[in-house]
Amino acid sequence: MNETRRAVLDALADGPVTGPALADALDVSRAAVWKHVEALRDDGFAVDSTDDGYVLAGVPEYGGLAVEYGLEAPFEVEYHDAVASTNDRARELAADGRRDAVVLADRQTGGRGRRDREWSSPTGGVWLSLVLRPDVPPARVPLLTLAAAVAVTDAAREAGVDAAIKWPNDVVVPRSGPDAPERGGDKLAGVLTEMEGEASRVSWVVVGVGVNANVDVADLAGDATSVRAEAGDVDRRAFVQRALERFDALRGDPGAVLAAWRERAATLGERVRVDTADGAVVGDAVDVTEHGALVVETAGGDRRVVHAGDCQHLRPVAEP
Ligand code: BT5
Repeated sequence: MNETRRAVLDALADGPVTGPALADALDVSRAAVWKHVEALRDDGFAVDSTDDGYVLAGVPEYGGLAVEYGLEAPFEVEYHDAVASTNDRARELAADGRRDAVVLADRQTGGRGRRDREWSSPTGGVWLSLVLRPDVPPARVPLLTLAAAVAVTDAAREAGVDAAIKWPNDVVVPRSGPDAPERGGDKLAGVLTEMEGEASRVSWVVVGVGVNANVDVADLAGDATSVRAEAGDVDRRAFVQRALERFDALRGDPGAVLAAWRERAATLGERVRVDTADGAVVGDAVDVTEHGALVVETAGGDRRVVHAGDCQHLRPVAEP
């Protein structure tokens, strides 16, 4: 948001304040104040003109400014009703040199999962991508993916969903019992991280997050669930704000990310099968490393460190 517009908004929130008083306080013309007020109205903010001046009477339900307003994290939010993929748009912003930008959409027409799999993105979901420029080597980037999974898990829990993390990047609602899906639960959210850089330093990182918020499960591919299905519709503005604030706190504290991830992990302690480029690894998931890799203890007692792959939670081997 433009700095002056943000200042106008803050002043209105503390209002009532008259146009001339605002013009004086911000050192701009009265006409400029009026323009900013009109622009805020266009963006869906309700600004009442009372005898004592302007007052903020309502914040839009969702959108870029709606999320920025009251957000306690330094992100600028660009909102689209529909976009092909927020990751694609975020990559454009990254190429333009932007940092700490968020692309947010109500719907994606070409949402992507890992390895170009399709990601269902109907209206009502939370589809967003963060543009980051961390001063770290590429090996540190997986920590950002883990941090995003933690942030989404916490926002989902706050919305009343029994969410947990499934390695590497899924937020799931774990299921148990005879009809439980083999994969380890129904998927609520996924994270797709992309980056550009050199061996020693990344240039930019885009962390894409897709959360099935206020959507019907029938509109989603795979073993999916949604906040709507688990706990009823959520205030998406508050959900995104909580997730961004949590992510911002974690990225400044990498040491805390692993501990937070382990605490929320559905995968650790499970018997898993991870399909990697070099074949399947089957065993007990015992830990995650600071590079985001899963440590699997195989039947022979070997410890395998798996950096990438698709993970299924298996049923425990029956005791003889
Ligand atoms: C992921 O991929 O889990 C990463 C998803 C990232 C999506 C976000 S939305 C904002 C940003 N912009 C994008 O274009 N992408 C990011 P992966 O682990 O490969 O999972 C993909 C698989 O999940 C698919 O093959 C389906 O089986 C299943 N799936 C597709 N859509 C789903 C949905 N909405 N909910 C749950 N599962 C889904």
